[in-house]
Amino acid sequence: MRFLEKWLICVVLFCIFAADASADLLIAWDGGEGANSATNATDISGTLFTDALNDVLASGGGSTDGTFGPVLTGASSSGPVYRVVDQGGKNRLTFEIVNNTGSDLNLESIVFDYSAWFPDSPLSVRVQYREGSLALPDFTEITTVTVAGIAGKLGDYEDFAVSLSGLSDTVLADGQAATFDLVAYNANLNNTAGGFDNVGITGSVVPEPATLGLFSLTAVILLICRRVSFGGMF
Ligand SMILES: [Ca+2]
Ligand SMILES: [Ca+2]
Ligand SMILES: [Ca+2]
Repeated sequence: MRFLEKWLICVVLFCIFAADASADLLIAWDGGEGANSATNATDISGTLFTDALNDVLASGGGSTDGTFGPVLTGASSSGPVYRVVDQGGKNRLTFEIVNNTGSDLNLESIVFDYSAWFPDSPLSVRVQYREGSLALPDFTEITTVTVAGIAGKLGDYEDFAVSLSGLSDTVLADGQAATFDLVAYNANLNNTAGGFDNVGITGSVVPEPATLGLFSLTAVILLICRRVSFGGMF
């Protein structure tokens, strides 16, 4: 019986920590368009918009590292790739995430790969919240990154993971959506291309307070039972 109680307590504690799980890839694209994502978590959907790209290059380009941003595996190691040039209407990758999990969803980071294909390509990327259900002004800038080198058209693109923790709102309620932009700029020649690939959003479902309360209550009851059974031996 004593072993069983210990085991039950361990299970409850595990459940409490598991409910606060670390960030997962919620949705990501590695060359697909629209709802054709590379991966998406259960009850999470989204759209990748191509209207403000130069084009989606089907082959001969793309990030070969197989990861969404620095570490999240499962990306295709070839084309297609999202091509941008430093001109209005052709310099932006836009993507939306929709939460239908039935719970709050905390957005934690935006991950992506980017390469300046040539020295005259766009060298900087502005990451911004475009619009949606977050309590933020439209076009809120999250950060700007600048490439460390020229990674070429087909190759190991540079990896970026941009935390959203500095935003005053990162939680989508059930049924809500948010749209983000990656805007390429800072080119020497405005017709020289760069490419985005392996774009995604990480985050985690927020545990329901009632669920956490139930776990805690169960743990307390088990501890009390144990004390009664063993006469307060600990
Ligand atoms: Ca990568
Ligand atoms: Ca790709
Ligand atoms: Ca890389």
